[in-house]
Amino acid sequence: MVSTLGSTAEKLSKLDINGDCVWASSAPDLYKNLSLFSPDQIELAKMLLEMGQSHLFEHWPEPGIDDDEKRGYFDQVARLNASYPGGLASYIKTARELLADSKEGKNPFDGFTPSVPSGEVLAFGDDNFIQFEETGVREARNAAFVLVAGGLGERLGYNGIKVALPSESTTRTCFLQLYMESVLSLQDASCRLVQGECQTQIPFVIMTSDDTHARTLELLEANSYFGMKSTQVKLLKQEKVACLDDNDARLAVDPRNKYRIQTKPHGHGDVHSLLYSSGLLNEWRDAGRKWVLFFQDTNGLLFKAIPAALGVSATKQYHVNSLAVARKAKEAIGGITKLTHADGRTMVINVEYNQLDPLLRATGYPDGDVNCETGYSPFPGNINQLIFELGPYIEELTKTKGAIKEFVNPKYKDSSKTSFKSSTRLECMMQDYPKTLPPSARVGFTVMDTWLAYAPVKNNPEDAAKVPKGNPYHSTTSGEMAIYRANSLILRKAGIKVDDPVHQVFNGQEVEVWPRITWKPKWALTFADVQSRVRGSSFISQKSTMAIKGRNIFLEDLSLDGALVIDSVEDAEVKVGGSVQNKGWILENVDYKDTSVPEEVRIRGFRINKVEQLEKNFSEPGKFSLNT
Ligand code: UGB
Repeated sequence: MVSTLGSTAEKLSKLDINGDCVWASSAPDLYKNLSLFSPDQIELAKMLLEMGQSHLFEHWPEPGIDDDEKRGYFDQVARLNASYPGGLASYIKTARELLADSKEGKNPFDGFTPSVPSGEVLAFGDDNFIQFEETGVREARNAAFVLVAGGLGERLGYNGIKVALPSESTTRTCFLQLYMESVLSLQDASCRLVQGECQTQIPFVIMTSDDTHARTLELLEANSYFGMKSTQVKLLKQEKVACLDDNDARLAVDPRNKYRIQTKPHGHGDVHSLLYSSGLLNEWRDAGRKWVLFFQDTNGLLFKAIPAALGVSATKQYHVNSLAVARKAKEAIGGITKLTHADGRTMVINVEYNQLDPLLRATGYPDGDVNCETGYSPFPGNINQLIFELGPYIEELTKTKGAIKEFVNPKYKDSSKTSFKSSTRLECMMQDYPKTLPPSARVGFTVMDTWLAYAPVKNNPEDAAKVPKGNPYHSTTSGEMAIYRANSLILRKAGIKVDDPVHQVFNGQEVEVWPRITWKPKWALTFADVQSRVRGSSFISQKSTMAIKGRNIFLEDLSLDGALVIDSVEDAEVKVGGSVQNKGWILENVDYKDTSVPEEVRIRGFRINKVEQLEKNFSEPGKFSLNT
């Protein structure tokens, strides 16, 4: 004991700390353990005490008990300190400022007046749309794709990683597979448009976090990277930041381990600094790439919108192009807004869903975030699919190193705003990137039909069932039904007679149930692809299921009333026609509370009973006809 105090006093004197007064009184339980730590660790301890974090060491036992855990604690502090620009002290300081602003209800857009911006509005299937799609496919070989998939998915509450969830239950294709197969198909389609050799491999980056990294890698490896070359795929792991327990930015102790600080992801805005520090951007530029496309983890419709959106970027020469859809007031998606400052500056930027209402109320819209006469918010909804031109992006990041302005979003227990329901943390968003751009930057947005472009899976069944009537559920149920609806509507537009949907209730959510039509991205990426594969006059009844898995499959005078699953090898050309009639696949209700059913099934509220189907696989090259 004597020697412990002796070495502690020595260390303290070296660090110029008044041990008796400050340390012994503010953190006695830390003080008695000081001999365990290196001078660097003691420096970190000093910084934490100076930043008002003495609570972290309360009830630490005498030296000799849990010593390794105590040392491990400072390893974590060192990591948190090193991975944040300016270190933990800077993090805590920024957190205090932002928490004070949040408590006061201060609007981060002070001085700005919002108005509705104008962007490129596309109508699916018209000549303009088809033209943009063609341009987009041509440009795709010069693109790189970046999926942000580090999120916890707290609102969804699913135990696995979100990208492993089936996007629909007919083929059980998970989101990651859908995305990677779509990029591969774009790669092929784009290369086919070039004369001569085209060997390009479109880079595919996934931003992960400690919550998702290992399981994302496992999913990729277990599925041979869904057909991509493993060298084509790069995982960049974001670090987490410390959680905050109160308005004084006291760091939260991990509820599972008192020798750890609780941490959570810092937000998708980390993607910019990670890309910058990875060196990938310069590599891409040197390889002649021109576009970087960012997208999120659970939107099964996304790639139906990508070709046309990329076409808009190329045609309009946008440095930044955000994809948007019509937004319902109070829907949990940001609003694309034109902000004009009193000093004349303007920018077109996402205003996040929790900030839009206070901003509008503070600037002459007393009703805040409400629908206009169209039944939608006048502000287009940001779906966070962003297309950046690579050159200007690198130029900007060279200045900012990818740092994005942060914010804090505490969930207060009550209106006194003195305590939180659960710990919070600083966050940053990838769509805030344009905030630092000069006025000369070409920042635009492209509005698409919601049914075509946006059906995210974010809410658990219980919360989804409480969504106000008329607003989208954003659940596994609605995400799946949206895929069937989009495919049905696209086939209708291509001339197939597709029955109207029926209304059904799953997990308390009333949804439209269209025929369960799915196809692989290699069958059709664009509307022109669909048109080229549909001939004559076909019909699909509401109770039908159709899964098209091969590339050269042509629907010609088909009448489908049942289930049809059709696959073919690359060099087979298959004409599918005649009348297919069977008992089909039936949706059976399942309750989300029924734990005897696998989680990814029960959260969507139904399972598929495969009663009867016609299933054909054309595994040899040649021309075939399926005419029953
Ligand atoms: N994500 C990360 O990779 N790391 C993180 O630290 C956090 C998230 P959410 P939210 O269009 O759908 C966004 O949680 O709050 C990934 C936009 O900000 O789904 O619904 C995560 O894995 C909003 O403007 O985001 O809001 C996921 O892929 C609106 O556009 C993605 O980031 C809305 O999405 C988004 O995470 C939308």
